Amino acid sequence: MSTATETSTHTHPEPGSRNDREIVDAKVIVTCPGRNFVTLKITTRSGVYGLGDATLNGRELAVASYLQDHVVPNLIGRDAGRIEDMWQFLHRGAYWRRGPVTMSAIAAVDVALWDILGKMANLPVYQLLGGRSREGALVYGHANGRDIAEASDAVGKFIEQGFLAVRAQCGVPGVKKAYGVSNAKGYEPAESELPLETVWNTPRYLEVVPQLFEQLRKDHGNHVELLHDVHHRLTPIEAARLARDLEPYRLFWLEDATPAENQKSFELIRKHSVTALAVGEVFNSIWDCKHLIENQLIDYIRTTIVHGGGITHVRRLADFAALHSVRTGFHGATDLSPVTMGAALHFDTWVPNFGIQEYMFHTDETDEVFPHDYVLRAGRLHVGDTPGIGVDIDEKLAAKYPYAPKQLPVARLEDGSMWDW
Ligand code: GCO
Ligand code: MG
Repeated sequence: MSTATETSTHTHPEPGSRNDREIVDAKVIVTCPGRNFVTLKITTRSGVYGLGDATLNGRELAVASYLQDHVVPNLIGRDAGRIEDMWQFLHRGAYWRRGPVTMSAIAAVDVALWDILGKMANLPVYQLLGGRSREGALVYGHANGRDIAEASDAVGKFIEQGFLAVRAQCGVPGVKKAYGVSNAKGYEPAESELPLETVWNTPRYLEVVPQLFEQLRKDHGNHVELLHDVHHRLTPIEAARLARDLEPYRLFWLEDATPAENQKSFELIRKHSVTALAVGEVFNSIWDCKHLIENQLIDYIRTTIVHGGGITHVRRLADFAALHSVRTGFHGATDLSPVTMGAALHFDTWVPNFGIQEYMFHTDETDEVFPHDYVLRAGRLHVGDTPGIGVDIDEKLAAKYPYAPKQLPVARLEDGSMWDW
C-alpha cells in the first residue's frame, strides 16, 4: 500500500482513492425494448460502473447527442466521487441552463455517479442519502376505460392486486382519443412515428369527470385513494370549476389541471377549491416551481430524477418543498426507464416529505433489458439492498432492440386550433 507522501492524490492507486474513481469510459446506450430508452453508463478505472437514465419521450436522440457530443468528452479523466462539483460543472459550465434536454443529460450523469458511489461504498443509495424513512413507497397505478363502467372495472382490478391508490381516466363522449385511455394492455401514448392528431372537447370532459368519480366512490368506497390527470387541458377558471366539482369525491390529487408555465394561475384554482393539486412532471428545475411551492399553491411536486437534473437537484427541490408543506409525487410513467424508477425509489425511501410514487408496469422486454431489485408488495414498492441504485443493463439484449422513432400525440380543438395535449 502506498502512502500520501509517496504518491500524489492524482495517481494514488489504492481502492477508494481518486485514481480508482477516475472516469475512463462513458457510453450512451439507446434501446427500444417496447419503447425507447436512453441510458448512460459511466465506468471508472476500478471497473465499477454506474447507470443513469436520460430518456425524454419523443425527443430521445436530442439528449443522446447532448450527452455523446457535448458531455462525454468532459467526463473522461474526472473524479466520479465529486458528484456535486460535476453537477455544478455541467449546469453552470454549459452557460445554457435548464430545459428538458440539458437537465435530462445532467440527471443521467448525476444518477450514474450516485450509483458508482453506492457500489464503491457497498451501500444502497437510500443509505447514502440519510437512510430509510419508511418501509415501502406508496404507489398508484393507472386504470382507464372507454367509458365509466369500464374504468370502474379497471379500478377494481387494481384494488384486487393490492393497490391502495389508483389514477382513473375514462373516455369522453364525442372525443375519439381522450388522454389516458387505451384499449391496449398498458397505456402508451407515444404510438406513431409522426404525432397522432387528436381532437379535444372541454365541455364534454368537464361533464364526464365528476360522473366518473361519483361512480368510483359508489363502486369502491371511500378508502381507496383516487387520482386524476387533466394533462394540461383546462384554462385556470375551468380547472377551478373541475377542482370544485370533484370535492365530494375526495381525490388524493388532481394533476396538471392547467399548464403551469403561468404559475400565478394556480392562485385562482386554490381560491375556489380544496381539492389537492399536483404539478410538475414537465418541470426541470426548482425555478419552474418556486412560486407554486413558496406560495403553497400545490400539494405535490411531480418533478422526478430524470427530468429534474438528477438526485442532486431534486433533493434540493424536495427540501425546499418540505419547508412549504409540499410533498413529493414523482412522475413514473413507462417512458421513465427502470433506471429512473430505481433511483426514484431510493429517494422515496429516504425523503421525509414523501407523498406517493406513480408506477406503471414496464413490458417484460424492458424488465429483461434492465434487471432490477425493487419489488411491489401490497401497494408499495420496496427497494432492495443491492449497493448503488439496484438496476443493471443487459447490453447484449439491449442491442437487439434498435431505436424506433415515436412521437407523442397532439391535440386540436374541433375547429382545428392547436391545444395542449
Ligand atoms: C403521467 C403522464 C404521462 C405522460 C408521459 C409523457 O402522469 O403519467 O402524464 O402519461 O403523458 O409521461 O411522456
Ligand atoms: Mg401526468
